[in-house]
Order: sequence, then structure tokens, then C-alpha cells
Amino acid sequence: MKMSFDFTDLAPTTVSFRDDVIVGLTQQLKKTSPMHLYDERGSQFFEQICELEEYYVTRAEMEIFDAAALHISEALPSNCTIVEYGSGSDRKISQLLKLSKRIKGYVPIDISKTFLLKMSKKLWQNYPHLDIHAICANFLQLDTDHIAKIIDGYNPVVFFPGSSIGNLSADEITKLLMQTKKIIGGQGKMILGIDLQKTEEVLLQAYDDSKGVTALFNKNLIHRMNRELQTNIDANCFKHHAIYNENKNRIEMHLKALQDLHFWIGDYEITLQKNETIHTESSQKYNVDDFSRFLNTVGFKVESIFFDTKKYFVVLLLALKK
Ligand code: AVJ
Repeated sequence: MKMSFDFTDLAPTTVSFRDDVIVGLTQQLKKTSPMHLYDERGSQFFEQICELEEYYVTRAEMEIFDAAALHISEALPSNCTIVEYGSGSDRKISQLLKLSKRIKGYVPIDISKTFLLKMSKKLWQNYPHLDIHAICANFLQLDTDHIAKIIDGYNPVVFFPGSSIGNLSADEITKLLMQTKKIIGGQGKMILGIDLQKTEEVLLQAYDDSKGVTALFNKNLIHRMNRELQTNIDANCFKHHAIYNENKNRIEMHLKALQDLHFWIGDYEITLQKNETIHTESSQKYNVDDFSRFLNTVGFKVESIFFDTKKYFVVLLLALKK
């Protein structure tokens, strides 16, 4: 890396948001991609979720990083560059930077441009010697040659915390892991956080919190449509609806219509019947043995597994199988 700070804008456009939403809302079972929840406003709501008592995910993972600090640091290649998928705030990378002197470069990748700029500039102020190359992009569609050029000789470590992998479909996960293999190559590592199966009660509290922050996060999708797609939908006509799908071991967030609704996105008429839902996000909850076995079948070696004290969450340290 030649400069200490730079920024590449490959931002997904409002056009792709519009097209995705039209496709998703004209189907039998209405759904939208979870990435659309993360415009600037949505990213801010998600930060508030991370502070909630009921949302155990962030705290459990940070507890793990603290407890396993030495082990993780020693497992990182010296002079490494951390490539973070869906970086969000600087909370977790700051924690990693504090616990390891081996990190020389950082490539945060996020679709929320203003949010990414703010976080990476703040980080650069705190760590002026860190080579930062921020990329505004959908981390599912990376140009791996471009990433390789940026990393330029440093040892890559892909960082995917927070169990964001749990939002992705099986196909997307496979694609993401193949992309990761290309990025990390023989010497690189991956640090992956996954959320574990637990009681429905704990899960529902985490995804339908008492302050209603998750509801605001979910309903922001309607406000985003009003802002960007010139719709004029009353967000109060929808209710935040979080359920645990036991067969699939996942939390699902939906927006449930409180009455019959119809509106237009350009020339496309969208209708919802009362109680019909838009499925906005799934958050998969894993069994660590099953997931490790799966990782093995796609070419990864699980080098270490770190749990929090409640065994709510795990951080996996991965390398490529030889
Ligand atoms: C950022 C995808 C990990 O699934 O727990 C939080 C998003 N949705 N509350 C998750 C989310 C509702 C979060 N991830």
C-alpha cells in the first residue's frame, strides 16, 4: 500500500436498490435483501442495537476477543492486513488493533458510504501509521484482483465478525468463502464470528427489544423507500415482527402489514393484504460442530474455536487446508 489512507467508491446505487425491491415485492412471498437495511440511518440504528442489554451478540463476541487476545494475536501472520467484510463501526477492529501489533494494514468494506468514511477517518486519526484502504462496495461482489493489488505483499486476514454470515443464503456463503480463499491464499487466515443456537426466549428478546430499537431498524426500510424510491408509504401501517423459525434454526425479521396496502414504485404496483409480511432478514443460528464440518468440506481448516462464558457465540480461526 502506497498511501496511509484512501477510499474507493464502488457503491451499490439507488438503481440496484430500486430493482431489488421491485423484484422482491412482486413475488408471492415478499422479501428484500438484508443489505438494504444498512443505509446511513439503518447503520446508525444497528449501532444502537449493539448497545442494547438484550442484544447479547456484540458483547459476547467482544468478551471472546478480550479473553483470547494473546492466542489470536499470535495466530496472525506478522505484517498482516485485515480485510473486514461489512465493517460498520470501528468497535471491533479497534479491539483487534489494541491486542495485536502485527496488523499493518486495514481494508474495511461496507455499503454505507458516509458511515464507512466516518469510521475509517476516525480510525486513521487514532492509528496514523495504519495503512487504511476503505472500499465502499457490496462484500459479496468483490473484485479479488483489486483486493490483491491493495494488499500488495502483506499477509491478508479476512475478518468477518458479528455473525453477519448468518444473514446470507447457502449459495452466498459458499460464494463468499470461495472469494475469501482467493483473497487469503496459502498463508492467510480468516477470523469468523458465528452465533449459536440458544433458547427461543433469549433470541426473541434480542431481536424484538423492549426499547423498540430493532423495530426502528426494520421499519427504516420503509423510510428508505420513501426517501430513495419516491414512495409515500405510512410506516405506521407496518409492524416489526420477529419470529424464531425452529425448523431452519433462524430468527426472521418481517414487516407485517396492519391493513391492506397498495402503492406504486414507478410503474410497478405493489399490493399487500392485511397481515401479509415482507421478510427483511434472516439470522441463522449455528451448531459449531456442524458448521466446522461444513467449513472443512469447502477447504477450510478450523485452527481454533473460542467461546464466551455463556456459550452464546463462537469465534473461529480459520486457515486453508493444505
Ligand atoms: C449484523 C447481521 C449480525 O443478524 O444479528 C440485529 C443484524 N438484525 N438485529 C444480526 C440484526 C436485527 C445482525 N447482523
